[in-house]
Amino acid sequence: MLERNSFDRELGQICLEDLVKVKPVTFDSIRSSALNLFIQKVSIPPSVKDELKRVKLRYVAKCERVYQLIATEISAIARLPINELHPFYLELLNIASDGHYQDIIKSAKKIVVIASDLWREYRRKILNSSSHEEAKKLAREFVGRILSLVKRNSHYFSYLQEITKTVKTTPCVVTEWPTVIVAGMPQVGKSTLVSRISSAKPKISPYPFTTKTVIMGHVKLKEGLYLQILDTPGILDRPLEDLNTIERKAIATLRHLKAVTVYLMDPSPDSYYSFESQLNVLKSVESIVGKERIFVVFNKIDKVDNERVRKCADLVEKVAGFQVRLAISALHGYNVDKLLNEVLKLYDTIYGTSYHREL
Ligand SMILES: Nc1nc2c(ncn2[C@@H]2O[C@H](COP(=O)(O)OP(=O)(O)OP(=O)(O)O)[C@@H](O)[C@H]2O)c(=O)[nH]1
Ligand SMILES: [Mg+2]
Repeated sequence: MLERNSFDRELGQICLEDLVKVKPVTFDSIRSSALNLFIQKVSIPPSVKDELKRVKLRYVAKCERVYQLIATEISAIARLPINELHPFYLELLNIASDGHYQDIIKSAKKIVVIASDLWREYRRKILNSSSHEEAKKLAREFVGRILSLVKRNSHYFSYLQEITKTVKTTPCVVTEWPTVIVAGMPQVGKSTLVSRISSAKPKISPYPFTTKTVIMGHVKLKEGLYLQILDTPGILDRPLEDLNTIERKAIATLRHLKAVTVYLMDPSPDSYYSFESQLNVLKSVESIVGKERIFVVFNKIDKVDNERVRKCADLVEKVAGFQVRLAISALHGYNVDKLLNEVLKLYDTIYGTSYHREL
């Protein structure tokens, strides 16, 4: 099985993990590190003999440590990329942050600018102070003010935890390689199919939303060329605006990647969601990627009789205006090789490539 990162780095691919280097800092974590630094001892060279000067230098050094800590932590957030990110990656980060990815960066930039001005002001004030007490009071005032600046502007930092998780789990997409997205309602067998035909081994279980993130699998076409197969979370039958964050990851994948979409359906009488709902979701998917990029497939054919297959295929045609291209059993491996071949042919027709010859 291919290791996601080493595999992609080998080919010079830039993963989200390489672009977004972020720690889940919070106001509380910054405050406790800052206060801890402030109380630590500072040594002043013995060559400085004047007692007041020694005191002032000590407080300047303490404050400088606090300032450097905050500047380093917050600058790392302020430098997070926006425009350099592939729209797929950017949307996933926005899903993780309730749409606030850019707000996080904006507020970090604000902290960096104001903190630097504040530090310059207090450095000067401490060095100009006329007594031990005054220097101490100014140093404490500085720490209080810089921390309250962070507090006022770190509201969105609570999303950094979710962002960090997204960064770690988002697959590296190589835009030069052909891509197939497997989409459909929960429980139609998407993960079973992806695990059967590719290197990915996503979790499979009889509960909806077993798959919570987008998972990448690969099929080797030839040396240095792979077909990318994306397992996506299930999408429910409801307006696109109402989808939850898990479903929205599937939508982001459909919306932003140059791919062919296998729309997997479960025509069995005991399917988890009704066939009618599956037809509605097919129409939603069509509204995102367009009819010509969708390859409709019936799964679980091992437990559906021919009569029902025919009836359901008729509905797909009459209600949604699609042909069912293939009937498979992901569980038993029936017709899955054929599926790969046909989907890659469709990819070639749409994008003017000839990958299917490599299979
Ligand atoms: N009989 C039969 N069962 C299948 C087939 N494919 C998948 N299943 C079963 O259907 C259930 C759901 O399979 P998954 O592959 O997890 O479905 P999914 O679409 O990825 O589900 P979510 O991650 O919840 O969206 C599991 O119990 C599978 O064993 C098939 O071809 N035939
Ligand atoms: Mg799944």
